Amino acid sequence: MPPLHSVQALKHSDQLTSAETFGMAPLKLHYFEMPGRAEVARLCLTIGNVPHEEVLYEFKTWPEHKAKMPFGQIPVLELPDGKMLAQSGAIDRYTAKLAGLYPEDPLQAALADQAVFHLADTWDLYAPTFRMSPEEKVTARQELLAGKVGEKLQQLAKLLESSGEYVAGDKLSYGDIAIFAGLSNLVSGFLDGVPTNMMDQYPVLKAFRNKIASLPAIKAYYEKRGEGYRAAFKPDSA
Ligand SMILES: N[C@@H](CCC(=O)N[C@@H](CS)C(=O)NCC(=O)O)C(=O)O
Repeated sequence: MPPLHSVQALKHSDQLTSAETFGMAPLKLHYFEMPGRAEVARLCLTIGNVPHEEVLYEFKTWPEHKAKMPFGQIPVLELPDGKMLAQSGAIDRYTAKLAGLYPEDPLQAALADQAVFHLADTWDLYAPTFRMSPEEKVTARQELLAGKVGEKLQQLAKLLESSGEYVAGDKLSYGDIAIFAGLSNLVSGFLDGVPTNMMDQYPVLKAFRNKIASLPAIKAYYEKRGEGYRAAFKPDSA
């Protein structure tokens, strides 16, 4: 990844063929460079070969762009007509549908959503720690791992044990991608205080994360874009 300027456009040129053919502007995903709340959409768009570009912001200059976003936050998906779609949950579901990663069957769709919401609940537990001092942060995150986050991870492991090959039947869905991205993010070093080897305590989660990381399209993505926090998104990295 080249160094970021104040805003950087990242063109997924190998996927632009159909958009160019039909004269349609590609989707533009606006976010920071980090995986964060945009990684599920990035993976859906990539796996589904949906033509898209990324607009990447630096933290330093982000405030200059905040007012352009519907709710003053990113991720935002810019549609071909210029409309701006906000909220990662909505973007993830929309990109999953475009990519064929959102089950058509209502129950399978709900099972995929269930996994997505559980991961969101798990990550939400860390939200207050972002406002803490560096020392407090580490202590609070260690306590969460031993307490409420640990509980959510155990529940996720149980869910995976009682699911089939994937969380929504026998086909990959955005639910599996959300679990993969959420767990990889957790052990990526992004959260000071969360040990990068903590997945060793959760063999079921570790095996599932590695299984999704090893799928050819996902593996190929991190072979191209596996620097920094994304090193933890590769197979057998966690
Ligand atoms: N509920 C929103 C939350 C979005 C959010 O918290 N975005 C953060 C980055 S992860 C952001 O834009 N931070 C900069 C700011 O609030 O100015 C979503 O899921 O999209």
